[in-house]
Amino acid sequence: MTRMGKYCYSILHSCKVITDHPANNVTDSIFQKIGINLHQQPAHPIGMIKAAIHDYFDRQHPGSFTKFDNLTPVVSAKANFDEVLVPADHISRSPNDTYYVSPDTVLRCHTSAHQAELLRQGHRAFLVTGDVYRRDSIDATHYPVFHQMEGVRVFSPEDWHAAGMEATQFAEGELKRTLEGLAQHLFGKVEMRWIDAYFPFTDPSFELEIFFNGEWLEVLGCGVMQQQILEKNSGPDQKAWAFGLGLERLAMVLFDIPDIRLFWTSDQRFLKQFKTGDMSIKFKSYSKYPPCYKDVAFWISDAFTENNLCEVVRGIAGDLAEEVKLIDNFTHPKTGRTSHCYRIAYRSMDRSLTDDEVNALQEEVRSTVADKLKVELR
Ligand code: FA5
Ligand code: MG
Repeated sequence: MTRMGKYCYSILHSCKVITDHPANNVTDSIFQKIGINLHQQPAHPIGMIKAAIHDYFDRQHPGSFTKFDNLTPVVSAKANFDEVLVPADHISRSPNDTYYVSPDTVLRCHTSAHQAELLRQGHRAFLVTGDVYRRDSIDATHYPVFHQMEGVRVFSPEDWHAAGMEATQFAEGELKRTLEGLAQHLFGKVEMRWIDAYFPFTDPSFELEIFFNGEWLEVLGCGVMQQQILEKNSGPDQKAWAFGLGLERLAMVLFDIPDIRLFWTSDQRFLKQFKTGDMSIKFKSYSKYPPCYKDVAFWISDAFTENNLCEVVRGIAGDLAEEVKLIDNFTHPKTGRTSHCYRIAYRSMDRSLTDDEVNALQEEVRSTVADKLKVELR
């Protein structure tokens, strides 16, 4: 069996064993993405971005950063949440946001799931690239499977003393310089801004946004690692920074890719446009097939969530669903019931959709929504 085959098999095995577990909310369309590993394909934009970032760190710190890109996405809930101090009641733990294979095993929702384990192994500077999974909304910049690169660097007292600085300030400065340098390495001149953020595993925390297609696009989260994580897994008297980059978002900016679904297409008109190492390529849209809009309106129940609706739509329409958007929301003054109307945009990246095809999808969405989400269609 090839390494790839074995890898798929072990994933398959681990999911299969517990497929009947009531906690398992991994759908077929998500399951099929496991093992594709776009980040390991050198001529795919995701693989190209990974290589360009590796290249930047190799130039800045030759030989310092250890790189990982084949750690399994099936991780313990402990690694994904507890070890990075995600509180017990944090929403990201809910099965509405995370894919659970069983109550203690998840598809990692971020590459931060590997921080503690790699620190325990003694790594002091590392980059981890991998596919991550989230139940999320549907639009041009969100997809339930995407790729992140985690970066961590640990410092010792000599480092901040040499700079004549306090440890946290030193780490923050070093972090921001590193990431601004990276943005420049990837994009040259680009408009960017730092936003204060919150993550349970860093303090202070920041997000970096880049101006793209007329809007500010969030491309990464980062911060100074919580001391508790270092003390528990690495040792005393240290300071570290950490970041998590969204590779699709960076690739969209760099190559001018307008829709996140394109990364998953097997259409050669997309794939042929990219070449290993050529970072100056700008994607040329090979077609713009028209979208088809369909509305669905229903009375919601307490259990209704938008992520569940998106999952239903994705399960039926797959990548033909371009966007799911709430366009009307009102509560009846007498009955107190709340009605939502969602507009679904169907569009193929690769071909024209027929009316019949879209109508059939919409019909199936309507009946499944009524059936599975316990809402009352209007
Ligand atoms: C995190 O995942 C943190 N683990 C990042 C981090 C690491 C912070 C280390 C501090 C220290 P966030 O949920 O914001 O953060 O996601 C990070 C990036 O992933 C985002 O900035 C964005 O670029 C990308 N991203 C998030 N959700 C999606 C999605 N649904 N589709 C595509 N990209 C996404
Ligand atoms: Mg964020």
